[in-house]
Amino acid sequence: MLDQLDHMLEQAQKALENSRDLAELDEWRVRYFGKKSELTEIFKEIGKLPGDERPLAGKRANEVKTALERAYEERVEVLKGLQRDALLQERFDVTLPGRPIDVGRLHISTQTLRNIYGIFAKMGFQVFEAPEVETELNNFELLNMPPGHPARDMWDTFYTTREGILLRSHTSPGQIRAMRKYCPNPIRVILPGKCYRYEQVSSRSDFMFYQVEGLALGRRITLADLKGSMIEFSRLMFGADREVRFRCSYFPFTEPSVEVDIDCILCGGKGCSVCKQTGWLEILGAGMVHPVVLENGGYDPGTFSGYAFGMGPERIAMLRYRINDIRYFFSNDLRFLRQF
Ligand code: 2NL
Repeated sequence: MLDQLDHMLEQAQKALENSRDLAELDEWRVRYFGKKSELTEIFKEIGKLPGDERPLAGKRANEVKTALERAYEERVEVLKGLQRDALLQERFDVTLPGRPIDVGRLHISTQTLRNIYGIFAKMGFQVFEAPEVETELNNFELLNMPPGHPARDMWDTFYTTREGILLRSHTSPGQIRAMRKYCPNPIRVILPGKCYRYEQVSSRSDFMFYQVEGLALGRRITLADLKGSMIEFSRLMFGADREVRFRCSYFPFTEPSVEVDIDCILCGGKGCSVCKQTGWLEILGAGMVHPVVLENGGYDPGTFSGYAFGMGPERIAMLRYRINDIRYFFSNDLRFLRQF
């Protein structure tokens, strides 16, 4: 019987190697494992053997059975693999070029914002975010513009149907929030976000745009600090050899107020169409925080002083990449957006 088992194992293994697909393999399984298989017969015979021969025969029969089972499982995997390969060759032409994957990218305003954060991060500023829906109090009154103040006309504002609630027309109300949160500690924050204006849309102004404001408050901050920081920013953003010019200006929430120009990045100051023959490009507005605003933020103007600035990342990007219409930014034309 032991010889019979060995012989059967050898035969079964050969037959297994010769099976070419899963159907043949199934036939093999019935033949060698089925109810009427030789193996089943052998197991029945073992029961009839004399007692002293039974253990050895039983052990061998089980070994053969295990070996066959294992060989069968292996063959199943091999044949499945072959079948899959055959199917792939039939269905797919692997020499065809693949479909390109659409890779997303950051919006140009986001990229510009991040450049700006990066520069101010080196100077110790942290990003602070604030709501787009604001109170009239934060957007105007606490920024030194009481009701009826003529400076309110500088921003054509979207009001909501709820009394005293509006879409922020600049990011400055967020600075009030930062002051009230961190008071009485020194502050260095960068405040980015969307702003809204009820304005005639043109190549130079859209009804929604981003703004980035910065605020630095401390015990001995002066106009010299403001100038140094703005010069540093201008050169890191637009090139190390930029000339920077400060002009007197007016904002209700700063005193004194300035506007910052750089020498034209196109003509270097000679005069061209980009700088409208002036040789200079305006990049931001800034000033020393007005004492009334300091007080409204919870800071004593006797001990605290600070500077603030604000700029539009779209304007910065327009200058850098020579984009001549702000409406490209938010009309979602991929031909425009993909370029950055
Ligand atoms: C511009 C000018 C500016 C500020 C924003 C500010 C905020 C507080 C106090 C004082 Cl809480 N100032 N912000 C100051 C000066 C200019 O923005 O042209 N932005 C596009």
